[in-house]
Amino acid sequence: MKCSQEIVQEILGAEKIVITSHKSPDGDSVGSSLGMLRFIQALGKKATICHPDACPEFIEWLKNKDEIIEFDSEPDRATSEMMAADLLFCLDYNGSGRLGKEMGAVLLATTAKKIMIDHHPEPEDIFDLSVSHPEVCSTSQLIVELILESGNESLLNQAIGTPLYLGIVTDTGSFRFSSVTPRTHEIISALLKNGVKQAEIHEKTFDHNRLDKMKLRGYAIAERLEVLPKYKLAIVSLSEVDLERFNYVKGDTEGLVNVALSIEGVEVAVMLTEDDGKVKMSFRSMGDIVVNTFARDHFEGGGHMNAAGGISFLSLDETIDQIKTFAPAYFGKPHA
Ligand SMILES: [Mn+2]
Repeated sequence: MKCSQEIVQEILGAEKIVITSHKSPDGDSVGSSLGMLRFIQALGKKATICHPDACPEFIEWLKNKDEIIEFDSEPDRATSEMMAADLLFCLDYNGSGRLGKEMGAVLLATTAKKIMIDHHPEPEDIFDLSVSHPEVCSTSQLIVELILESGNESLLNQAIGTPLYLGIVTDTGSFRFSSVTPRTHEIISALLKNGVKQAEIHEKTFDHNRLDKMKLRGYAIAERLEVLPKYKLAIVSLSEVDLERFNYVKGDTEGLVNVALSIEGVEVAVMLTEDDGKVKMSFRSMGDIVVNTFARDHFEGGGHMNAAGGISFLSLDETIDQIKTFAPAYFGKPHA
């Protein structure tokens, strides 16, 4: 990772540091933010994390009370923190739109020096320093690189390493995606050597499922999953009524799209979730099948080759029809 020394110098020279990450937080955005916060604190400086909205329930345990300010519940406080900052980190995202409209506007308005550290392709040109590594599995891995390459391995401890480990685990589907490299495991080795307890992290993250969550997931697979063998495509959809029936809370459908992708013969999976007049879409694919262009071309989305997101303003059923209409041009072709 380039610029490690420069970034640490910026931290040491800053008066007020704010760490931001994307809307609908995930393990990597929360993990990289908390790892960065605690690393900055270990350097003897203070920082504040401002996220657009609340982190999902399954990683609540990671954070201490008051470590993260949520823009949607405290917009004035988050805005004044960001406006007063002279150094602002943009972690795990690559453009102001990923913060949502209001918080994105504050990002563009603040005079703070903006340092982006991210692994999504094609960053916008709004940052003072862009550390962009689309080939790396997670932003959390990049934060560990920052700590190691700036000569600060001695500061790595369980408090810093735990959220970073979690970020890597969640963004790699527990080390299974093709984005995992020998370097990823070297980074994990460094974390374990410095006190991270991986069995405890997996247990706290993955083994505390609410019964309603498991029932919702079972229902989605049993009743709301359709497989189109011709296109090797699986579509799972949940309406607002479905979600209410199982007392949905944020995060309950996390990873469900990968369950659909795991079905024999399926190489592309789409998960659709109805939300307040919109349909949120999550795309996953295997191998050389590309989903980010499909998401970009038709559903105002984008992302990685094998993992992308999108949105539709049609009804759930109309959106499913659209997917079926557009799918033949993209999926189910014989492999080269
Ligand atoms: Mn990420």
